[in-house]
Amino acid sequence: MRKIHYLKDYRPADFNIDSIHIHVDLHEQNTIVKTVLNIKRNGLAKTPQASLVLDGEDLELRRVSIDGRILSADQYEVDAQHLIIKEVPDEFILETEVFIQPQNNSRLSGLYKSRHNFCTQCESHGFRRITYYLDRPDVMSRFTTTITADKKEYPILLSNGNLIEEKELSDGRHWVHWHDPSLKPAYLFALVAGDFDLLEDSFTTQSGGVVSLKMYLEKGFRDQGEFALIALKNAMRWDEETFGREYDLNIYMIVAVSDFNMGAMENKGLNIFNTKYILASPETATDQDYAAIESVIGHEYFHNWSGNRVTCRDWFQITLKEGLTVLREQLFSTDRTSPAVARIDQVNILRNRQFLEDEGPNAHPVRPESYIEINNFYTSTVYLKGSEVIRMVRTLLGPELFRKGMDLYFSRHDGQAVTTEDFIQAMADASQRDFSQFCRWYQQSGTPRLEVGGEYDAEQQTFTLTVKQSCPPTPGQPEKLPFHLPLVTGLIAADGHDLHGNNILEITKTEQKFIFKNITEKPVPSLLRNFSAPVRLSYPYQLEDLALLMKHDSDVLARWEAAQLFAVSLLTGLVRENRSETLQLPSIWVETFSQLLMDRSCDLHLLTRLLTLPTENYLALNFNPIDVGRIHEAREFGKLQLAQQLEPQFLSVYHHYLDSSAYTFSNEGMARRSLKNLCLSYLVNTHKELYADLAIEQYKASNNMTDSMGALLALNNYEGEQRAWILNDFYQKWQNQPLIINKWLALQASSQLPDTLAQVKKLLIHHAFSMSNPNNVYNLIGVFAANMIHFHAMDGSGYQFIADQVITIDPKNPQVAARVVEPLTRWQKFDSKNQELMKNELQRIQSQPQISNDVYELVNKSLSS
Ligand code: B3K
Ligand code: ZN
Repeated sequence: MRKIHYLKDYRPADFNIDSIHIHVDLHEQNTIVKTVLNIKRNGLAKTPQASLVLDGEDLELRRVSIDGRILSADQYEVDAQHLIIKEVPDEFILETEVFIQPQNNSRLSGLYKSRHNFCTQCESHGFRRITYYLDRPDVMSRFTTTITADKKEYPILLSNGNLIEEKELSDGRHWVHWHDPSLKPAYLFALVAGDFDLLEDSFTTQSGGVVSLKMYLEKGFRDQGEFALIALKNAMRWDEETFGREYDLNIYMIVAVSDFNMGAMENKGLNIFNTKYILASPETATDQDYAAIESVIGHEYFHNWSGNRVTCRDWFQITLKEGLTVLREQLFSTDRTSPAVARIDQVNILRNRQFLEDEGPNAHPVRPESYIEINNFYTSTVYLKGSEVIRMVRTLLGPELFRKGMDLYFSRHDGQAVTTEDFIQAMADASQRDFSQFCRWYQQSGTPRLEVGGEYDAEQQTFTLTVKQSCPPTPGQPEKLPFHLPLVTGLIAADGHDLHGNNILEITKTEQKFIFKNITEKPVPSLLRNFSAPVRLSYPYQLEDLALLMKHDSDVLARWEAAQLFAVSLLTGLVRENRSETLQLPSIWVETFSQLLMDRSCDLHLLTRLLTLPTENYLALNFNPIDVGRIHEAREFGKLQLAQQLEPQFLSVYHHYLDSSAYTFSNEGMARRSLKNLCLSYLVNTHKELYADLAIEQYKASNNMTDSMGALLALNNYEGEQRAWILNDFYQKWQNQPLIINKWLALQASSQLPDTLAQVKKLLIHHAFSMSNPNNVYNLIGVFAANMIHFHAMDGSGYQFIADQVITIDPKNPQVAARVVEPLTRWQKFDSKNQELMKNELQRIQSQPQISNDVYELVNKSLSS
């Protein structure tokens, strides 16, 4: 039986650790870690005589002493997860010495090697893989670190805080001493040793402090770090201006490494990043990459307050720091780019990922109540829905009161490890508002449904909205209580003008009515403006209503939503039609698209989003069972119809925005490129060879990665020699750039062409692919698993392939394996044949000896759902 951890079992630690000194002596075989811990019994703990139980995993204990006296083997116990010392005084110094082998650490948790460099990842439970410790976020301590290593091999030695001293040792080795003045939990510890290129800058804070900024890049990538450094300064300034938050140390370091399980890590003063979110140059990174870099740099920086200075009491509270930091990051990108479009992209990701999660076996509340493996809970629910929940607080309070609440939260809890209740309490205290019902957002899982109806009374000149809310059952939660949410609403006249500006309707009951007075004509309601709550809303719109909203709504998000609804209603209609009937699209769709395309006053960013059809994944949310083939067919048919009927318009817009000037990452440039590349993909979709040639022309002439990728993506499902040529040329050109190899892998894994699985299998043994590099795995295997038609191939080959990979990866890197297995766990919504095939593969995984907690938890939940 695997141990399940419950929120309700939370108890404060039996001991506090006032300070820790850690010395890491790096070697190619055994790295020696010595720690000195200043430990005191915690007066708040319930058990006054408790033994000392330290966490530790994959450590070889060499020595342990208390107050200078070495303990004999009968004075302590060691098991696979702990060091237990039965009898300890109330206050003492504990010293331990362990051996670890970072060079064999394939989990990329704890201290490990990426290429030639040593680096760490400690959240959530990595520190215990470096030394014995109370590895929990509510144990906060002062850290000093010393490191010794060979100077030639590892000239740069880093840890958190300030560099205090460095010296040469006699045998070609050197020694450094770092001191972190802040209190921190072990998950924010970091250590790096290696040889890097360094980019430097500085930032002067609002109050005049000078912060030295240092960015360490793997050798040879110095020319791709500048943008990230600028983004960092933008984020620092923005947080001062928007939230009044200043940086608190005089050094901020970022290290970028090639092998990293996720995007980046906010270690105090020493962020470690996946190279994907640092490296950029016009030739190597797309607009999307640039935007993602700015967001992730912002995200990790914002954690310095929301996460580091105020941290989580326990791991059930991840959303306290992640939901809040995602919101801060989203507000930052909204200010940095086109606000409307930033929001559209945020909503789109939420609905494609989190809504899907809520429908599946791992649906959980924003603050989960139990887990086997906490790494399985860094989810879109905790992050993205968590951010939406706090955004609702902001909508209900307005930005000023919200800021007041944030200030109170930060000042009240600075230096503490707290809970989501503490956060909401600060908001309630600052605003004098009641958030007790609102807290259900943290406790209840599932996506609430709002069923809205409208009735116009011409005589009374009133418009009545009826709003009914419900929430479907989710695992362990058959019944839900009503949520408290803001429904931001407007009313639109037939000519498109606003009859009634924004109204924040507060929904608290299962059914409510709202009456709008002095409404002089029958309006079309514009609902859930700016996506004011993470819900699924339905309203009986006519297609004409949607066309009106799409063209004229003053709320951009609502315009986009109308376009999505329009497409969803037509495409799902096609899916439901009998297969033998000829598929048909109503002309109003094509006409609306045509008008939008020719409307030169429309924001180009927005136009691109309006013209992009919802994904197959998103369409699938409307079906049970999901017929992957039909959904794919309907969407392809819709795309083809649009491409054929609007060919001249797409071509004219394409040529209008074709541009050979030097690349700059700017809003305008980005908008032009994305619209142009969308037009190109529609054109190639007509299957006319001349457009495939046009894509090749664009690729050859391109001076930036966005346009090169535009051409590659446009040709990615094209059956013709152009595709083979472009993929080969791309590989030849960029084979020495690992991040671009990831793009090349992802293109092939996402293709709809019939031989995709065969190609993916070939790539597994290509020398450019490495199973131990998470980016490679996510871009080849992960992308394949998201390729609906191939993953769900009727013969089960896609499922079998993914299961094989999970079985291969799991013993080496369970966190990565758990990410790969996830699509397989969502069998419930497919037809019975696919269900059987998927479940068989899950059972095959489950029957492997020694499957990790990570994979076990997901597979087990899925099979018992
Ligand atoms: N806090 C880290 C994520 C850690 C994931 C551990 N499995 C990065 C972030 O969200 O900023
Ligand atoms: Zn984060």
